[in-house]
Amino acid sequence: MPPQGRPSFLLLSRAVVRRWWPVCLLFTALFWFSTTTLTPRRFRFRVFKSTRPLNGLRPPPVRPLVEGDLWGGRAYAVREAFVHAYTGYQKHGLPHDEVKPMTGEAVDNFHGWGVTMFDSLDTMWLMGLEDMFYDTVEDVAGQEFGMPEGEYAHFFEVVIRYLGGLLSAYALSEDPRLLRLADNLGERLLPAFNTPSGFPLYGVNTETGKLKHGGPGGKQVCLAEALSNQMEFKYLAHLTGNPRYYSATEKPMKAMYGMENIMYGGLLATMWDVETGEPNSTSFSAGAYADSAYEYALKQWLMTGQNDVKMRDLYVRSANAIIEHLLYVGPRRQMLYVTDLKNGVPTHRFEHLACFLPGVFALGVHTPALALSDKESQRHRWAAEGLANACWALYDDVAAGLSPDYVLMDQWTVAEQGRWVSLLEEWEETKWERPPVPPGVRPLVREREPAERGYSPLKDAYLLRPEAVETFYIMWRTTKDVKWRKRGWAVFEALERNSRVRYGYTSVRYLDENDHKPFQFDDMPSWFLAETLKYLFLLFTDEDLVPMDKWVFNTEAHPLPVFQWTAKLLEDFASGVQR
Ligand code: DMJ
Repeated sequence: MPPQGRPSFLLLSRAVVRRWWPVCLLFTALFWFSTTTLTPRRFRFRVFKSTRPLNGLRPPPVRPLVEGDLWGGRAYAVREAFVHAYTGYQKHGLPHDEVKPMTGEAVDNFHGWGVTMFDSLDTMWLMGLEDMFYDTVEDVAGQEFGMPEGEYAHFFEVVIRYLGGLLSAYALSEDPRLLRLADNLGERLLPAFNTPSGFPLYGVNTETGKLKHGGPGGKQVCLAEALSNQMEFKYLAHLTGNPRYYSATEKPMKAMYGMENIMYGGLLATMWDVETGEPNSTSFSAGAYADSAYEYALKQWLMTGQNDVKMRDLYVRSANAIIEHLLYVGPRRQMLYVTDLKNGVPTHRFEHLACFLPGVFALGVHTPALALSDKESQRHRWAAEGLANACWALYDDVAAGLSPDYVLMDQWTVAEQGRWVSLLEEWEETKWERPPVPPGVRPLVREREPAERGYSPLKDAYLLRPEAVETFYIMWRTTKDVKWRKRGWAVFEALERNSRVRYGYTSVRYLDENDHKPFQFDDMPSWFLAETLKYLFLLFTDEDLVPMDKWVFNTEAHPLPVFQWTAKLLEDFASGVQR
């Protein structure tokens, strides 16, 4: 008989625990292991299905698919492709950085914090994949961004992919867990700016703040690394009120405003000395090592409410100088391209990476407050159209329908002959029987014969890169010409044909074989989910989910909202006052 007043279940459970404590312990351990976010998803089971915060926002509703809705159906197809790729990663890659989409092997190439999750969050949101989004928020929520002594975070990649991904997902969902993660990561990355010039170094240990120099020449940083963190750190400063984020990221910008660092009227060198803050190369590019620096000049200005005149001027000067000095037209097909200058000599390399540029030109032309003169505006528009046509031709010409990573363009016998502005001026001066548009602007006819194409591939591989479809998306939004959508769809079909594999989509090489498919090399960079599929989805979606006057994409396609700095806030930031 139990003593009076004592509930019998207490006695019973005490007896059970006394006798069966090893089993109880085992069950408790199993329960903890199967629900904690530290456990890989495939061993985990969820107690509560939805992890959405009670008052959390909801993604845009998925429009029901109606028969005959061509573009709606295509947007669905891209969403399905994303689900296929992310599920492959979820099952075989998570919590590692990426998955090899053919073998299902997990890869840690960005510090093992799970870069694909961070890079994919906002795509899930925009595609209306609510459960997947909130499951992924839970998967990332426990991340501390720590690393052992002797390892260094790749500052540029961590900023654009992890920090950019978190900030965008926060802006869309307002889930406070995402802002906490972004703030923690931002703090851990700040020591990277501790250099005499204020240019961030290539690598930073996120525990100790120790720095590592990158590149062969030691204490140097490339232009893209120095100037592609301002959108993320400025938005983080805006959200947290922490002046250190603002002052750290603004210092490299200030160094760039000085005319003494600008050559050819607006070009910035590809390499910079982190000690002196001065250029230490005579190479200029709009592709690798430089690309997103020019993009961020325009986009920071847009994101911070179009108030900073210095930034606006920096962009306009740079865009004009790129048009003046880096744009060429090939002799064979009048194909417009953007190339690099090394010691004043054009290399005539044309990179897929540089296919973001027409999109940026189009975005600039579309923004009245940029106050381009009529002549500038016309030139930027033509440059956007001609370059975007050339980027498309690189896909359209080859058997696989996917573009080589970079090509070498055929040259004129006298190099100067191919400079676009010279040809443009000649065209402008022609009074009679002038073609309706200048050289290099017209669409190109597909050329199947490699010898007739006017270029040859230097890297015959398509790495699932986004730049061309990013440009098609902006061209479509700004011109409403349906050819950009059709081209995007052709790229998607080529991806389905050549790249779709068991656990996602793979990079491919040998793109121009007529009798067989390209060779698949088992690699799915996180930018494919962050950028390529997102831009394709937005290109086919009729609703303007990311209006250009309210959002600006960072260089990894993470949309960040436009906001206004108040004069008081900037004063506080300048004097280091925490808001
Ligand atoms: C992406 O990580 C970013 O777009 C970056 O700015 C340049 N290259 C890759 C994709 O090609």
